[in-house]
Amino acid sequence: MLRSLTAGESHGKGIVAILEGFPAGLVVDIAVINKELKRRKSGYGRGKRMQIESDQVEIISGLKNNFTLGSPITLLVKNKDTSIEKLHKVLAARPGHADLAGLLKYGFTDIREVLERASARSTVATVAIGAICKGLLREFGIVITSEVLSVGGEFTKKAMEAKINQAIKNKDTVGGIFEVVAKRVPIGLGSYVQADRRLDGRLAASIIAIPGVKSFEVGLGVGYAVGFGSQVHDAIYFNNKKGYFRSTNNAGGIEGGISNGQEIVLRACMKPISTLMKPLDSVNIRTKKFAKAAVERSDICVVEAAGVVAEAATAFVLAEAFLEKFGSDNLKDIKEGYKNYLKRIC
Ligand code: EPS
Repeated sequence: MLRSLTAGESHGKGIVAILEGFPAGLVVDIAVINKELKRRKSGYGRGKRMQIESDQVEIISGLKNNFTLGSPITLLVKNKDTSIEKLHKVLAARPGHADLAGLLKYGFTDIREVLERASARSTVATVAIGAICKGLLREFGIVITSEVLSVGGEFTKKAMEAKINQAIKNKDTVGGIFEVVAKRVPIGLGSYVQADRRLDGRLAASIIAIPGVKSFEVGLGVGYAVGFGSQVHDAIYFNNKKGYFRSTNNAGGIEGGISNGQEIVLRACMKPISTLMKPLDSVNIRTKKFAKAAVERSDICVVEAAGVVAEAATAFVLAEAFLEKFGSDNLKDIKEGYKNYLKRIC
């Protein structure tokens, strides 16, 4: 069983992740993890924090001479901004953030105690873990990419950037839609036999858990609600060269909770960041009187970064399902099992 845990506050000492159940024998290149962390900081509309942090990973356990040992892998990314003890109290909850519900749930008197952990800074850990999982998947030819499809309802790069500029000018924020594609995923990851083994459900759970993500679709997604069955299902063909094949991929690579050998295509919507420089109405949690919501340093648009985080979340779920199917102790054994499986199903 592949599992992970993360820890760390946005302005604490750093972000930590533990990845457990990962096989022995894979080479881990720290430069590749750092490259993914750099991608996470990118995108038009990011805030000043991205220039402050260098986001360099240290591996504390689970590796020897760059090879995984099969033991838990601990990753540490130290923060440069470690001002948690000195930051001012936050008293007016931001609509859209975890501020109010978190404050009441945990019984705090300062919203800062909520936002330090609710911050999307935690996605540093998601991306670092995902980078290691991507390395495993790459051994089997599986590649995961993402792309921004729209921002604020605009679909061209120029119009999307103009929308972000408009948000900056108006002291506002803007969201959008990103797509994640996983290529060369073999037939047979996930299963229909139990709800919690369905690959689409597992991908949905991990992508919608990314801070700010509000929707999830596989393949045609809500488009399935419009067409007739005869128009939306992917007809099956066979020839000796290709084996079974389809000429469409509306299913987005998953049928009955199992990968079907087509590209896995996922889409999700990232909401506009909830910290607004021209804040919405709120309430002071001490006086219970009207107040404008708190203003913090923040981003304007994070759709591109959310795509990078979703790639990592996808990599974790696919690696988990892959190891379930082909074993999880030793990379050579997994490769052998994979080869035999491909021979059987061809
Ligand atoms: C983030 C770090 C944070 C925010 C952002 C994401 O840094 P800071 O709060 O110091 O500016 O830029 O977090 C949020 C938008 C949020 O709502 O929590 C990061 O590293 O991704």
